Amino acid sequence: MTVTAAPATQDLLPAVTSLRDEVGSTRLPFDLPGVPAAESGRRELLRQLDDYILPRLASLDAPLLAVVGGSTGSGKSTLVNSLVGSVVSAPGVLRPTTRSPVLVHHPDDERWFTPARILPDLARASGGSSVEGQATMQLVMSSALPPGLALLDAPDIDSVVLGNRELARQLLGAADLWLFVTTAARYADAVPWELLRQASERGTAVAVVLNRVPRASIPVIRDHLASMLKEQGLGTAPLFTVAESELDPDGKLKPEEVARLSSWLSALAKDARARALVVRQTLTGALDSLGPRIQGLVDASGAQVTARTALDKAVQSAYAAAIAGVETGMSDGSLLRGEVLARWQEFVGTGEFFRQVESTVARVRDRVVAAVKGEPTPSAHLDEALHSGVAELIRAEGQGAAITTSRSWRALAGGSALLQAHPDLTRVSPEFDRAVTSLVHDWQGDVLELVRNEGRDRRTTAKVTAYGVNAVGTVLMLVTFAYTGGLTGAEVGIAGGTAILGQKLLEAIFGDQAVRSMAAKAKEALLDRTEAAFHGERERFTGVLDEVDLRADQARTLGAAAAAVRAAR
Ligand SMILES: Nc1nc2c(ncn2[C@@H]2O[C@H](COP(=O)(O)OP(=O)(O)OP(=O)(O)O)[C@@H](O)[C@H]2O)c(=O)[nH]1
Ligand SMILES: [Mg+2]
Repeated sequence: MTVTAAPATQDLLPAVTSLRDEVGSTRLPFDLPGVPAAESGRRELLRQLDDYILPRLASLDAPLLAVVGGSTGSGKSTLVNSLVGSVVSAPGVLRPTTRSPVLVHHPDDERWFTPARILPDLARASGGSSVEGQATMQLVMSSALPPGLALLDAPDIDSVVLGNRELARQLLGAADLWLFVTTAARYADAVPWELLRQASERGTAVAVVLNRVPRASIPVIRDHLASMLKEQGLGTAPLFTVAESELDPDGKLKPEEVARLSSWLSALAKDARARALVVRQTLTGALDSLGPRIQGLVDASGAQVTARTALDKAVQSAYAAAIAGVETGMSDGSLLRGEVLARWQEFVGTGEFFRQVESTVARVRDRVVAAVKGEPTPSAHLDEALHSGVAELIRAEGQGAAITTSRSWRALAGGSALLQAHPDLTRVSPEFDRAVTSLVHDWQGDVLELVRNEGRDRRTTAKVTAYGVNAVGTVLMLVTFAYTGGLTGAEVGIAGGTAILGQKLLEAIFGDQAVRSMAAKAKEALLDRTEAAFHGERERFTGVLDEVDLRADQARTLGAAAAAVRAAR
């Protein structure tokens, strides 16, 4: 008889399958607050989807799986053996006894319990064998159980052995029905109640076995347990009591001690409708519980993407500030102080530049010409000073950007771990120094190119030749560094004043309009080259971010998959 166990539309299985894939591919690589909890929630979701929801949706009429769970020594294995009428799971005095779960089913139901359908990560074994290095589940066939119902003897839920605890929770997650076994001594323990509360919240079908109770105390303890169950919203869970009694020689209870429980289970197995109701209750509850849990994962997943964006922004803004810093340093006259100023003064000789610009220009020309003729070359000194001044500026900004970025990363969520993994990020790259030297050299090439191009007509060419292309280029560099908003500013002070002289010289050669445009082009060329050098430095940070295994749209696609599941129900 085929039974429709849950109100499932045709689209539900594919929708849940896609959701499973989304959960599977969600990554939480940044160490943000709450990530350990979110990650364990993600694993639990995956497990429940693989172990229960998907197999159950795929075959609604598969046998009902009742998982026998509870504290160690509560008599779970003894109970299973007694229900089956033979020792299928070894009971023991050494606690905990059951480490590898035992699933007992009717021979006709064998096909339903392959790893391809349910509990895919548990190896299967039979006859007490085990699979090396892998969690193993014993499969036992027994005609004592009716077809349509399987019993699973699980390890203890509050085990001292971590693996047992986790396995027990995994198995409970795979249950259509949780047969919770407790004893007179243990029924008020915290751990089982935490799991019972979760079962109640998720709507998992639960039946409770109060085991090993001294006959005389049965009424009192039973009442107390019943009221506790009611408080937790499990008031409708069937409650069975099994008295502490003599066991038979192979450790089983007498059949009459488990008669009520046994007949309830057989009735359930035989009644397809009742079974379908139990399956529906648990499946519906499990599907209901997905919503808030997935939402938690969507939030955690989105926070990861936000964290990466913030880290990326820190990189971009530090390097944008570095470029801006170079631009400011080039324009505010600061490059014209110190060594450059000294060399410039050496170049033009100290004098009354401002009162006698014309004659000073003439004198400058004489100096430049002297340089060309192989006499002492103050122009080469100036050139060198300019080179090292601009290189120093770019290096300082590059170093500043690496330091600023790593400082920001340290303060940002997830950044510290990245820096720990890539400690070299806190300094500029080994190549940077060389890159700056060659960019300044290349820029000089750009400037000379500008001078040559501008001096194309005969008169200008003659003048440029008279001064020497290199010397004119050097003066153009100098003028570029005092060039703000189209005018060599008096506002940049003494340094700017110094440059005015250079500007006059260039204007005498090229005309003021041309000087303005040459200075602007030279500046732009240097900024472009600087940007290219910083690009490589910035890429070191963004490269690390790109390597982080994180899809930018993962929160959105996970949310969409969850919405599709809601729509398909
Ligand atoms: N006399 C008596 N002994 C019992 C009864 N139920 C269980 N025992 C004994 O208690 C011990 C523990 O029983 P198990 O069935 O192994 O308990 P378990 O819940 O499977 O324990 P774990 O596998 O460790 O989680 C065994 O030595 C059983 O023989 C009972 O009703 N009467
Ligand atoms: Mg056991």
